[in-house]
Amino acid sequence: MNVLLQEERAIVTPMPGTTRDVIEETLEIRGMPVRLMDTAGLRETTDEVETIGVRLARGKIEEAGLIIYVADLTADLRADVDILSELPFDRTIIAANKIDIGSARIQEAKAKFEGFDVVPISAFTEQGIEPLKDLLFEKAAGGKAAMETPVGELVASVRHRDCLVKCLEGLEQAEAALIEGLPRELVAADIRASIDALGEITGETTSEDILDVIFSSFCIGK
Ligand SMILES: Nc1nc2c(ncn2[C@@H]2O[C@H](COP(=O)(O)OP(=O)(O)OP(=O)(O)O)[C@@H](O)[C@H]2O)c(=O)[nH]1
Ligand SMILES: [Mg+2]
Repeated sequence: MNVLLQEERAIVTPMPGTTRDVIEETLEIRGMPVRLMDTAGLRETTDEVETIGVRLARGKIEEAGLIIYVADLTADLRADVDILSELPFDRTIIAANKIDIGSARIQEAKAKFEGFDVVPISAFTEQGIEPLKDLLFEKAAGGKAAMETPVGELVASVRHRDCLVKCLEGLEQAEAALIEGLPRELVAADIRASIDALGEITGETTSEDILDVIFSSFCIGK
């Protein structure tokens, strides 16, 4: 997470079980907006707090479009194979980490994790991070062809496209209403429809707040 964000966001220590809470951030990968979550690792533990973290992680796995499973090339890979058996192989990318010290085991890892996409990386040297981003983009955007789509025109799903079309329609109506000199409340309603359409993509419910700011200068029926 820290390398993808280029920021010291999640705490890193040599002690297994460091991450417990789910940490969520948004970033862009190859122009594609992404919600990235770091969770506790799926391991057996007697620690009460970590147990809750593992439960939350399982919930996020259900929800996630893609799962980046970070395997440690210097550790016992059989433990990873057991955990990976619970994960959906079509939605899981394995980042085989620590190639700075564990590159000798890349082939072994690829053999053990057969059926999964495996990208060797180092969170320390940042080797392999660009190929990881390529694969994330390719999987999230639906196939290699999407990589040729110019950045700025990429739409992640049909639902998003429909929302953007709705948003554009609202803006066009608002523009027409302004040109015709219609009451501003009507313009506001069109803009609200556009904001709601965008909110459906981002999952935000800020339309009320935004309208408060925009229309603080005159009365609007909500
Ligand atoms: N050599 C090397 N060490 C790394 C690399 N990435 C992480 N580490 C070390 O591995 C240890 C664990 O790193 P974390 O980022 O805390 O691992 P984690 O998987 O988030 O662990 P939990 O939060 O405990 O589940 C730390 O001591 C890091 O410094 C890497 O690419 N190369
Ligand atoms: Mg962690």
